[in-house]
Amino acid sequence: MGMNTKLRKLCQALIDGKHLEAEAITRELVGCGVEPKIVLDEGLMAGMDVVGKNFKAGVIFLPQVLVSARAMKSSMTVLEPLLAQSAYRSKGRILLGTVKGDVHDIGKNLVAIMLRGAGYEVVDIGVGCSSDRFIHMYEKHSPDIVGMSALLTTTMLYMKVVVDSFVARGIKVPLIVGGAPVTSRFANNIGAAGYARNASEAADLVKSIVKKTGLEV
Ligand code: B12
Repeated sequence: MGMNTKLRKLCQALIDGKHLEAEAITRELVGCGVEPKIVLDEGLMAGMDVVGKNFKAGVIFLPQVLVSARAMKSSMTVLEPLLAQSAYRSKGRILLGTVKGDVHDIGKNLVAIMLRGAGYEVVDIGVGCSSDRFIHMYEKHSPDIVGMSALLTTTMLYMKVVVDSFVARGIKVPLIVGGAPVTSRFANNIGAAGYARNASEAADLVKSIVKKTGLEV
């Protein structure tokens, strides 16, 4: 079976929510020497894209989305260590969390993986994070950048609450935002330091901020 056929099968296993199959194909692909980034983009992300579209169109419902999300997680257990391998030494520390009221974490986890792969240290503080939690974790880990994720039009508004509480405390760390409903315009409006559309762009964004602030040696 060729690589493209396998990638298509992986994509389909994700859509069908077959986590054992998804994990097995992922292992086969990386075993054949296929770049983990290709497996991620052309297998998993392609599948998740279809899942998202089908959900939006009302073709599938939450339980199906959940089994697809589980398949994605199973595959990621194989990919994650490979994607993170290039991280020899930390180029900077990023704190990442999904905001209060929001449980979506697939995108955030992908951003974390890409950042680790690009050589950054990531402190993942999980989902449903209040501004107090962001600040508490900031004080505990002193990251160079704080990243927030939100997937709901309702919870994305909470990003402003977090930005405002950092400002109110006089903390000057760059705050970056992302998630499907978030736009660069919204990011500007709430006073965030940056926005990225996807995980690869998130890595570029972090790189440019780290450069600008002179953290990179
Ligand atoms: C999977 C999923 C779920 C899963 C989540 C599982 C999990 N562990 O994450 C479950 C089933 C739990 C779920 C629940 C709900 N969901 Co939902 N869900 C989705 C779905 C299908 C896919 C999201 C996803 O994982 N995408 C794949 C990832 C890779 O993409 P991403 O998250 O956008 O992340 C990328 C970028 O945005 C960016 N990024 C993300 N975060 C960050 C952070 C930073 C700092 C940066 C720089 C970049 C960045 O990089 C990522 C990687 O490339 C979307 C539909 C869609 N197409 O988005 C709906 C969707 C987000 N859900 C929706 C809804 C309504 C809900 C529920 C309210 C449903 C309900 N009635 O209960 C609940 C909410 C629960 C809650 N309180 O949070 C709506 C939101 C509508 C809206 N505009 O507000 C959507 C858009 C579906 C729809 N069209 O109706 N959901």
